[in-house]
Amino acid sequence: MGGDRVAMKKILLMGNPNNGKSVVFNRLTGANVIISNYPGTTVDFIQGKIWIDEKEMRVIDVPGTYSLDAGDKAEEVAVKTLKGGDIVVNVVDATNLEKGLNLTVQLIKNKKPMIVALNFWDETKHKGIAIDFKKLEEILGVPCVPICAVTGEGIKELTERLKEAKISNFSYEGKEKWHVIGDIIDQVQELSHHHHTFMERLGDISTTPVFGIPLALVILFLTFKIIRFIGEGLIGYVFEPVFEKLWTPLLLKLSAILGSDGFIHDILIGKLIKGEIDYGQSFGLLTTGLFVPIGAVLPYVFAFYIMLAVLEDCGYLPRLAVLVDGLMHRLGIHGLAIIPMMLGLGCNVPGILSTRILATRKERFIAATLLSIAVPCAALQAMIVGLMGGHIVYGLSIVYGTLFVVWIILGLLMAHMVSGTSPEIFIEIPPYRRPYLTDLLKKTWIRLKWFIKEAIPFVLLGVFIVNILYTLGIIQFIGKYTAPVISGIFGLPKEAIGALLVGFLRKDVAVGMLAPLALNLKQLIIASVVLTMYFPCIATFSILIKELGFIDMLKSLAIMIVSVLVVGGILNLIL
Ligand SMILES: Nc1nc2c(ncn2[C@@H]2O[C@H](COP(=O)(O)OP(=O)(O)OP(=O)(O)O)[C@@H](O)[C@H]2O)c(=O)[nH]1
Ligand SMILES: [Mg+2]
Repeated sequence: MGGDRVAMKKILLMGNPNNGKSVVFNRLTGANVIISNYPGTTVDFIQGKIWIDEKEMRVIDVPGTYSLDAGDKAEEVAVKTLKGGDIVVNVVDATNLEKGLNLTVQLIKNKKPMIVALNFWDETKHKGIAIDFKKLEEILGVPCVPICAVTGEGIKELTERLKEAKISNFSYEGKEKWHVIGDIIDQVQELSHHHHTFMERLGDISTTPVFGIPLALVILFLTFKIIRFIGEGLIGYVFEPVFEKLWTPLLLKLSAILGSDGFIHDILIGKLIKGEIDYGQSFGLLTTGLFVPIGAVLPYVFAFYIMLAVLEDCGYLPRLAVLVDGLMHRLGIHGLAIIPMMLGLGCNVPGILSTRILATRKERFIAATLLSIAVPCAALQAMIVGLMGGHIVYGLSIVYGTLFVVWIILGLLMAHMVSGTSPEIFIEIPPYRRPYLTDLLKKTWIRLKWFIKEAIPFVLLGVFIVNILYTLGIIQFIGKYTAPVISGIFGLPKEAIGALLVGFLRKDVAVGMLAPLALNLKQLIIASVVLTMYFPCIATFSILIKELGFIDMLKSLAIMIVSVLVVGGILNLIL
């Protein structure tokens, strides 16, 4: 195997952000990597395999880059990867040839065998752009293949011509670059008159404040309405009935076999409440342990990811980024940071990973800290919604309102206190595009699979540990010592420490543990806010260390602890 590895050629997919590299990658390798209609979807290079003439080659989806003078982290990664590649497939957005060629001519200077894929060939026709790709091929001295990655047109030819990839003789003086590009455009591209479409006009006005802000509010409001509609519908009509009609009878039988009591019974089934299984309170592995991730959380996670995919693929998110750019700058970050925040509402882990689209350390630190403190993930939100019961509107308004204020204030503070810069970067706004249903479902499925794989084991582990800790009396013991904070500052019963401890593992299980405590509305609100803000769950924690480094993670943690004490205390005083 070692020998093969040396011989195996590396094909690099390189190009500007958001020009379809990941779609091409999926086509070539049969993989399923996430694609979205905004720049910065891929932030780490991803590998796959392809067979060409019975030879196995490695294909690498390189994060998008505008130029090879490394600016942000994604470009750094791209430059580093270029050095190790054998063939470069330069994906170019044919509807924006000038910008694409800027990178193409820089790649050419690196003297690697290269082939150009002119993607978005379908859109060039709609936009009245005609490109003489044969002429372009002559000028650049490398094969140029028109493709439409979403439908797969041209992909076959692209793979067939991979072996023709060659080192170009095209040369130019560095300072002449734009002149040279202009010359090429003149020779190969022809524009015919084109009327602005409704979508284009809508695209233009959705970033103007007067129209854009009301539109954003309407879109976000509708999004959350639809998420709740889908989530509640699935729970009420599918998941709860399945659990109650099919799963409960089986568990009751098992419970009887186990003698309705004892250690094994308590671990698997938990406590019977008045002789019945209560999925919220029994706290066994097979009862609460399965119900929390599957019955209570999964439907909301599914609903959230479907809606997120729609917003991503139609191209609304970068417009939202432009709209909130002014506000975000005051928080020391950039409008684009709205993308990690939105992803974080699903799960903080991908949210924090995607802070890599920001340009500097300062911005990444602020964004990651804000995310892990003030942005609740879908699993946590689903449980909070369930917890509020009859007081959903009042309860949720205070919880979300508080988190939003915390998000703003912490951002303002960090913008001044964290050293470093928050430079202007220009957001590339893609056109509005019709989302493809199969792509939406595929992406949602990738994320759900990830959720199931990550969440269920930790939920089960959490439930297991809770049982052990209670049986051994450890939670009661710790509760005695933490009572001054838990009861004194937050006004919660001292048993709530159990939930806070388990929050290290999974916050959804932690919220679940609040149910049997019979908290009043004020306490429910405080507990929800405190659980959201304090220590991130273990998966987020490890990704924080990875992305920020140990020292910065400690700083982030210190900010978190101070803010949760302050905010929890204030809520306890004023509510
Ligand atoms: N109409 C059309 N849309 C396309 C084509 N290729 C890609 N897209 C869309 O363009 C968007 C960007 O695709 P991605 O594959 O995520 O782009 P990328 O280059 O990997 O982007 P980054 O990872 O952000 O650098 C998605 O919404 C795709 O559906 C095409 O040939 N035609
Ligand atoms: Mg990509």
